[in-house]
Amino acid sequence: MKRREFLKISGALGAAGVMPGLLGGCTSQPLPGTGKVTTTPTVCNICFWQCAGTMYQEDGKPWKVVGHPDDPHCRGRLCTRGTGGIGSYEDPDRLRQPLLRVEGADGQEFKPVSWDEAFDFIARRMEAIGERHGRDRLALFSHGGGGKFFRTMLQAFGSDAYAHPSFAQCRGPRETGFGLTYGEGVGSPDRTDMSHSRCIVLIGSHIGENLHNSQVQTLTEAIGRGVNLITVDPRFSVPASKSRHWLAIKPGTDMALLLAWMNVLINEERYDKDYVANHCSGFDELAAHVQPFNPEWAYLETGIEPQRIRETARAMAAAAPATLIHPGRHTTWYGDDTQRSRAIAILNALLGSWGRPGGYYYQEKVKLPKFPAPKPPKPASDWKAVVQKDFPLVSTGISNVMVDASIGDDAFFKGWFVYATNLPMTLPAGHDKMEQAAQSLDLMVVVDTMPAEITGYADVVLPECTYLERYDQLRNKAERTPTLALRMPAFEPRYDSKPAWWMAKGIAGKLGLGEYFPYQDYKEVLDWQLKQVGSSLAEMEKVGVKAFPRKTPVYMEEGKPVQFNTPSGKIELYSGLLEEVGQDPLPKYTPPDRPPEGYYHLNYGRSPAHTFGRTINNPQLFELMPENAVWVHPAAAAVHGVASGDYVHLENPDGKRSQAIRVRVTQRIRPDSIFMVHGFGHTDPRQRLAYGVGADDAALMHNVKIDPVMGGTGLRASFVTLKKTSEAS
Ligand SMILES: Nc1nc2c(c(=O)[nH]1)N[C@H]1C(S)=C(S)[C@@H](COP(=O)(O)OP(=O)(O)OC[C@H]3O[C@@H](n4cnc5c(=O)[nH]c(N)nc54)[C@H](O)[C@@H]3O)O[C@H]1N2
Ligand SMILES: Nc1nc2c(c(=O)[nH]1)N[C@H]1C(S)=C(S)[C@@H](COP(=O)(O)OP(=O)(O)OC[C@H]3O[C@@H](n4cnc5c(=O)[nH]c(N)nc54)[C@H](O)[C@@H]3O)O[C@H]1N2
Ligand code: SF4
Ligand SMILES: [Mo]
Repeated sequence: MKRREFLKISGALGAAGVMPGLLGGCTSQPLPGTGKVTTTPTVCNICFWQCAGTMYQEDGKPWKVVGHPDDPHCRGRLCTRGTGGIGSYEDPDRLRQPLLRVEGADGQEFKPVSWDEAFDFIARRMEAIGERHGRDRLALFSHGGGGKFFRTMLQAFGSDAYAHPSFAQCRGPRETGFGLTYGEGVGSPDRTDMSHSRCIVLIGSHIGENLHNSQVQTLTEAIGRGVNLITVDPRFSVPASKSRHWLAIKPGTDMALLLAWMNVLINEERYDKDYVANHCSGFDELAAHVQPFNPEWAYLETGIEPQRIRETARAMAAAAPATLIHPGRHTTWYGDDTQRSRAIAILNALLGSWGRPGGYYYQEKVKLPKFPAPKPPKPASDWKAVVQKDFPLVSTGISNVMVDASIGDDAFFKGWFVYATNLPMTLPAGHDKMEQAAQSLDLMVVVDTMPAEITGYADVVLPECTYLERYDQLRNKAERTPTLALRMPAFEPRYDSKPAWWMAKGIAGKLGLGEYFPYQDYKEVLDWQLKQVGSSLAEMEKVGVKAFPRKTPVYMEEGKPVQFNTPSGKIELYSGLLEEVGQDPLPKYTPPDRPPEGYYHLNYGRSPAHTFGRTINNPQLFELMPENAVWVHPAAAAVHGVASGDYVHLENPDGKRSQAIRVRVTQRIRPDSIFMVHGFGHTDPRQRLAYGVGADDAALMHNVKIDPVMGGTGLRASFVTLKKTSEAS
């Protein structure tokens, strides 16, 4: 018998309500704004850009959520998804009470339990793991601020192993590549100074479909000013359609293009000589290294004509230093990702754009003291012991490595806490991995708002209230203007849901570790912290967002020496650190795998209507985009005899098939690739809208390339073919 069967939370425990807005029909309601209007500040949690907003209620009922005018993340306007945030509160399929896996008459099932019972179960299992294996054997996977509360609880217990898929499946290569070059990463919000750029190069960043709010606004402004926009993308993306140059690159060959651009800048002496002389080390090695990689060589790899490579390199140099080679964000593509990010970092250094207007600016955040609490004990081992033996340069836990260290009887990790990350759809072939991990773990606790697929593997499911129903940590992000923003409840939590801080504190209490949470209510922490910086909770509840004066310059001070946080104190074009660990000190090109006959590169991305899989069941956003489609070039459509509107199953070379997905035949994709929006293809029927519609790209991934520097998963090396079907999704 399976140790842990995948459980679909039974209908009886779910919702009986009607979907708001979908089955609405006609009701006579007063005109909006004519009743008693109240407002509360919030910070949007529909994605991780964290825009500050205001929740409006009328006569105690949700009316609208709008952007905060003083907020640099949103400049007064929320995006489509943020505007639909109320749908996450209203979703009738939300988790309603703590659930515990038990043996029932017909096999395993979830039983609703009290919070006290749930905490008791968790604490006893943690203690048993501690006694049998050691207190350091618990791992935390999280996405978003609430994870920090569980980290505090786990640290107090003796475990300090944590990972975010938003690193190893997303920004990790970029942060590592830029970190090795400049001594610091790009951060979030990205420190791109697009408002002042004269030339912007997007390498796969599909800003506009990728809807990170102020970033879209600054790019739009730049386009309005006539910026020279160059987009490198195998697909005719939204920004490609606004670009002076669209370079329809062969998938996976970006490194060849980057090396050729360096070759042109160096050989035509168009790089910023003063900047390189003053701030960079390793230029001579770089110049020698790029000699073979001229545009004629790159043409054969990338399919981009030599003349266009030269022309675009010259355009970048002409606008420098106000030229931004955008760092991208989701950079885990083909496995050589840290090196590709290094190449992007180096190219920016040749153009002198780091620390200069129109390139990368310096960010600053508010110095907010930590609430006084005891220091946790030193754990017997932490994430470094698991991750750094193979990847010594990484600065945080690697989710896929930690999942692998949880599989098998002699696995290191014996228990998991999973906070707000849907690992089955987020890790490549994630369901298969979860299936394996679930057979060896002694404890899996999942904290979510929805019956996401990950809950099916849990021993205990803890329902969190949504962002509109809770206080959270203050938003304090490094950016151009240091600001604080407050998230506070607009509504009482629905059902029996609770905020993360309350759960972590409750579990700590059961473990006898209550002293690590020395407050009754998180409001005490917020008020204390705010008072240290001259504000208060009462003030923030009124204003929502507060700006603080900057203490450091936004750009480099010309003529002044700069100390970078690298071993040489310079921007390292040649990386001694990489050399020391046996990796390439200068980026090299490796040709990508090509699809077998009849197969296509599996390309995926974002839609403005959704955030990954977390919003598909949101009634307001579902209405905007109820399913994804697969983009197919007309030549490929002819081969497979499919037309727009037909349904196909996608199948990878291992025979793994997707759910049915609708075809969209379009010239906007290369004949060797297909494209789909990530996040669809849910398999848990408890998300009644999302269930069974569209296809999931993660489930089809088979040729996963591990980045040798940072250990993350390259997700773009998989292939699929099309199998026509009469089934609709
Ligand atoms: N195949 C494939 N894989 C990918 C990507 C891709 O494009 N394709 N993208 C990658 C990228 S860029 C990233 S950043 C990661 C992101 O992947 P994840 O870290 O998994 O992020 P989400 O998909 O947003 O998962 C959020 C989970 O949090 C839950 N949730 C939402 N709000 C709350 C809340 O307030 N509290 C709690 N407790 N839970 C909440 C949702 O119900 C959902 O189950 O995925 C990566 N993986
Ligand atoms: N609406 C919306 N916005 C989002 C999100 C969301 O879920 N929804 N998620 C947010 C998150 S966490 C992230 S990380 C970002 C991700 O957003 P980006 O960083 O912009 O995403 P990527 O997946 O890197 O880029 C996708 C683009 O890369 C192109 N591409 C595919 N293969 C190649 C290739 O070999 N070379 C080149 N040059 N291009 C290629 C695709 O055609 C597509 O246009 O989006 C953020 N914004
Ligand atoms: S970009 Fe959109 S979804 Fe993301 S935090 Fe801002 S408003 Fe919310
Ligand atoms: Mo991401």
